[in-house]
Amino acid sequence: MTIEILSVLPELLTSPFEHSMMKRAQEKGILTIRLHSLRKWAVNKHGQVDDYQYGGGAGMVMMCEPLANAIDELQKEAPFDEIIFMTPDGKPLEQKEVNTLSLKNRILIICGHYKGIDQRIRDLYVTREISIGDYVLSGGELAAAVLVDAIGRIIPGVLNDETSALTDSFQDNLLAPPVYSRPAEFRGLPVPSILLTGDHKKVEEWRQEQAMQRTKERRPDILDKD
Ligand code: 6GU
Repeated sequence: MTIEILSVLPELLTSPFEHSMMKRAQEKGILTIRLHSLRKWAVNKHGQVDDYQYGGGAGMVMMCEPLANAIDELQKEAPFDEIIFMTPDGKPLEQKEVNTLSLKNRILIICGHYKGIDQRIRDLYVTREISIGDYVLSGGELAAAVLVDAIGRIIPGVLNDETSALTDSFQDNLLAPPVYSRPAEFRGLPVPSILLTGDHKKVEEWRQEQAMQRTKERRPDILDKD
């Protein structure tokens, strides 16, 4: 899978993909991430990519031409399966959409800045508009990092059995159960005795119960999602 990212601040996105699972996915050749500075397609030699908005009002808007020219050029290599715009007015991201996106071959992510991008780019090119929650970030880069990480870690072949995504919170509309490691007692708090019995069936039942209880307490809203 190839993910191309278009941004006015690509430097913000170098470190997040250089470690751990994202690093491994790229080394294995399962995931290719390419960062592109939108300034490469600026309208003048000053690197301009934004302009005042029609109708007045504070805040600049990312212009049509740099974005359209960038997308057209990147698309010459091969068409995108999805062109995603990261924006706080997009659809709140959920695991189900991450799963869908992890099966695509070639994705472009556009990071918004300032007041956003000219609506015509959204009308002409964008296939999905995604938000990562009901709060505002100063730009779409950190949101794009969240999206790429969530997609990258579940691409077939990235995870091994130990880190299987099948037991993640949200994959089965349940939060994950509590987990424990050594020592068996810490500051007077023991590990639940069932986990020490070696009875895999009982342990699995206990985990299922705990996951259900946690979900009822913390996130009853996700229980009856499809
Ligand atoms: Cl995708 N972008 C920005 N700027 N803020 C956000 C967001 C995205 N998702 C939540 N807040």
